[in-house]
Amino acid sequence: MSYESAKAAYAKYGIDTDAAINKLKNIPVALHCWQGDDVTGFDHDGPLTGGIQTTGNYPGKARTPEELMADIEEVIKLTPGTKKLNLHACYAIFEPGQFVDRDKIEPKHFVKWVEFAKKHNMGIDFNPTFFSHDKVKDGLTLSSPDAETRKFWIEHGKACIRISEYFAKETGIPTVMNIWTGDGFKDIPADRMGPRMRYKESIEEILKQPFDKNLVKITVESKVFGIGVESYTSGSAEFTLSFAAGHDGVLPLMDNGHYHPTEVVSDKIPALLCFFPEIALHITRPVRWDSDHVVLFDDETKEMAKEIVRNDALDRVFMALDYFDASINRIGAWTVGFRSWQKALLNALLLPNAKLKEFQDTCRMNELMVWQEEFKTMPFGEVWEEYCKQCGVVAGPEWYDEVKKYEADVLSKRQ
Ligand code: RNT
Ligand code: ZN
Repeated sequence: MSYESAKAAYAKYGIDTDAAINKLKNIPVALHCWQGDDVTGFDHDGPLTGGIQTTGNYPGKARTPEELMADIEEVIKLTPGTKKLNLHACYAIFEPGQFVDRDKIEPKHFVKWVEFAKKHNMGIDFNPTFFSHDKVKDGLTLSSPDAETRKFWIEHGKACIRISEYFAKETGIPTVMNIWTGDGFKDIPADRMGPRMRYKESIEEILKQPFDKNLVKITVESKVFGIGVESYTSGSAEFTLSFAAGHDGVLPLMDNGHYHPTEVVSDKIPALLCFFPEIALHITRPVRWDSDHVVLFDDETKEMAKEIVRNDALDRVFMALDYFDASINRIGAWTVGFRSWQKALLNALLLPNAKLKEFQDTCRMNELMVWQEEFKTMPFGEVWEEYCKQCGVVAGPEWYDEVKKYEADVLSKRQ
């Protein structure tokens, strides 16, 4: 089937495929830099710690800023759609002799990233790195009982706000700055409130750093548990949601790997949209736990995209990818995930959303079921192909040929 006949098939139901394609081209999605090097960064030699884990040891991971940027350029080449670059503070680039600890990082340590983002017309999102560092004391940072430890991480948070504002000014696009810590306990604590009160006060201290709320959007990310912190996390769902609700200009961030396995973020998106003008997402694929598998075009991914699109919330939801698979070619992993979320958005844009809602509101539930089911076999693939074509990227699985070539020419030489 050609694009023209697919277009006609959708037009029959009042759906304008050209409009969907044009809309999708301009929806920014944050591409996380950390899929390229298993969340390592450039500011330390130690392992990844703090309740998150990458598994696998596929050869060819990026070891330097230059390698990571080259790899990101490959992903850009293979993916349609507008991107924002998502950086972590541990990806600071220090010239020889320039190293400073995380409480002292400055915009100058990110100049090369700004140049890179500008080259590719990307805004930048940012994350303070509250893990993989020796100042994480007994698994705690902002909620530590040790005042000196908290102070260090508060200073890190403030430094990151200054850097976020610099990114926004340089690129002309607001920066989302996400606060996530792995703070928690492996076993049953005796005091669950104390760490949370300290976490609250620490974030409030960070927010004393003056900044323009139109340029920097602060988000707080919750988590149910982490590896090694199975019994308790300071930044639980209720904690971060309440924090965001109670602090002007702070948005909640939901990572769909951070809930009990039968909970779905697709249902939480519209709940939060009833109360928050803006929210943020980390899009991942949890397999039995927060495993951060590569995002696929699966049912829950589709459902999350639908909730954003059919509630007309594309400009209210900041979307970021957050997964890391070290067991397969990292560029292939990165690309599959980005393309999957693009497909999910396109799929949502191609549904007869108004009609489906009408069925629901008039209690025609069997008709709703029929339409939802029949629409699953609409010629989506042709529209996807056309979208890829217009964006100058390969539509079918043949894009992987480029990954294989890059692996042979570049990645295999990184031993
Ligand atoms: C960890 C959180 C967090 C990290 C990134 C690297 O469980 O999801 O968002 O994945 O900050
Ligand atoms: Zn996350």
